[in-house]
Amino acid sequence: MPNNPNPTLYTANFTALPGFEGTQINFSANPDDLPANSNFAPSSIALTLRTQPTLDIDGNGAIDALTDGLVAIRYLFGFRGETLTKDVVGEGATSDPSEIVTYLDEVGDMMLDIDGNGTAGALTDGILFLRHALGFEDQALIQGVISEGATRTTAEAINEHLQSFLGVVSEGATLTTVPGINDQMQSFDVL
Ligand SMILES: [Ca+2]
Ligand SMILES: [Ca+2]
Repeated sequence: MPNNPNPTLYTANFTALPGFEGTQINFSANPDDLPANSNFAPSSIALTLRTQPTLDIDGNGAIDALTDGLVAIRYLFGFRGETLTKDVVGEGATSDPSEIVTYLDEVGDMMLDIDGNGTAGALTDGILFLRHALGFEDQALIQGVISEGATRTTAEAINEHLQSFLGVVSEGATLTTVPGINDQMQSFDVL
């Protein structure tokens, strides 16, 4: 691939078992499998554990529509500063809007793009989160709020995505995620 010095050849996703702290992954290639005039230049990757993001956006230990859901929608509408969190954070919550913004800037594209169309939108993904947190199911969950180009178009697929983010922030923890598996995904080079 002469015009692309750093192509992505493979993307790997890992699920860690409890107790996993990290490991090293090494790459190798069989010279016979390489294209003519190519060399394989491997570099090792250190895998470390990443805290799974959670929809407990205000970090109070529970996922609620009228707090976390509304903060998510305001964030997606572009509210920042005090207007992001005014009157809508739960009891015991992180009240610092800048901390919430930092958190959502880091994980929002992945976590809040609930319908999977590539971007997180207030009137689609935001409403999906709100409805889900309010207990809406099936057609009532998805009616009218799935984006064009969405890859998750059924209530089942939406629920499956949301299930991954239903952990809550435990007492004493912060919203901050640690660099880990997803950040370590790298391509390796065929030169
Ligand atoms: Ca919460
Ligand atoms: Ca979306």
